[in-house]
Amino acid sequence: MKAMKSIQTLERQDKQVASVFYKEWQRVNEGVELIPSENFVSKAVLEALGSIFTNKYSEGYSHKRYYGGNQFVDEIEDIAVSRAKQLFGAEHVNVQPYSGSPANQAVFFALLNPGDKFMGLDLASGGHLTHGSPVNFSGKLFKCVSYNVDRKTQFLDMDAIRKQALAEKPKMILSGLTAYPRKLEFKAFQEIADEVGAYHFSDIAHIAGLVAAGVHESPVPYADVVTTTTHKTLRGPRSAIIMCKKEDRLKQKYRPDGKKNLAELIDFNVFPGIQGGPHDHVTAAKAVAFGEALLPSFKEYAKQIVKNAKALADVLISGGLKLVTGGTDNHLILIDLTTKGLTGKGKEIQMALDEANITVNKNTIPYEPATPFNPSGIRLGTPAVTTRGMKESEMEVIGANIVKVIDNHSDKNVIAKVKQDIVELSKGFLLYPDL
Ligand code: DSN
Repeated sequence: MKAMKSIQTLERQDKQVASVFYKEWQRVNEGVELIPSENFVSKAVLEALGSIFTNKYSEGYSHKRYYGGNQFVDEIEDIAVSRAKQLFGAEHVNVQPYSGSPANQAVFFALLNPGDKFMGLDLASGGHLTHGSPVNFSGKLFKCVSYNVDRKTQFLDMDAIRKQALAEKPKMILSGLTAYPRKLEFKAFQEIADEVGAYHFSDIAHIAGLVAAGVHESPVPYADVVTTTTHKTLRGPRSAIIMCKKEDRLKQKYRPDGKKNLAELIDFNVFPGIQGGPHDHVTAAKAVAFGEALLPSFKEYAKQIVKNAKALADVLISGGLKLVTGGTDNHLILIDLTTKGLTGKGKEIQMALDEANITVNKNTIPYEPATPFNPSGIRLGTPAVTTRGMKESEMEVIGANIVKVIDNHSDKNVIAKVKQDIVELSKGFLLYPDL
């Protein structure tokens, strides 16, 4: 690849670091990125990230800062908030969370007291660490009662979740996913939360781009609080936001003496609750990304993500692979390796695919028969390849090559041939060709 124009100063000053940038640029351009939580931001977002706004401290909120000199940070944060509100139809938005886990942490601290009971999707069923895993703050400080997908269908069974909620009476129900390839029924979650008098907290980190584009139902009209990372299907910088209703519909029940409304409570639990100064260059990049997501072209992009995921799933199934739930309705696919005699071999398959320039991640499958470190699944997604302009026909090539690698994961010749095919395919879809 040619020298990178965007890092000329860095190149002159620090060749050691600059050389790693070249290698990463080359890696992404010679391979296909199929990790469903990853994407490629626009050059405008990249520019905002590497900008003058990295320098400022601005504890507090817009027009109520602790330090001086924040008039333009306020302007940037106001733009980000107003675009996020427009994009999701949210009453209140906090754009300061550093990333998804801190955003979720702030919500837990706002809605629950240590020891309070909540329900979240089990990690092996497709939930996230912050949805109640025993090794995470959410499972350590709070009492998590996990719900699971149905053992037979591998779909979420809303009747079963309702029965569990009625029996457990949690203070909060969390709807959200990181490895569930089907749609979430947010209205049904809200009905359950209403029936048991629980808060409904929705984490749409994976599907936010699909939600913003109207390709997936939105929880925003229903849930009390919604968090999302901004870098997955939403295609913004590595960060997060929190959206919520202004008023707390359960205030009388849970905090009758509380002075703050829900929006104030959320803000207070982000700063000063768990964070210091916001990362204003990232706020600027979020503003840019939300602007992009408001364009009609983003709707087409989100639709294509799902079309590509379905096309990829079809090829994998035709190639003899078993997919969790039998397919996908969103951007992600979970391959169940057990029927290929590869129980607990997710790591080996991930490494074989990596050698062939196909980037995926090993993942647990529902009711995992092996372990989280050596799980039996491979998780794939289409946001990043869709950003590169790939469509259904490229998904056919990629899918056929994934099947080849899985079936021949110890055969170096097959892997080398697949790598050649992938490098060739990638040449037609260069990322940041003039970076
Ligand atoms: N690490 C993200 C994912 O891959 O789904 C979730 O935080």
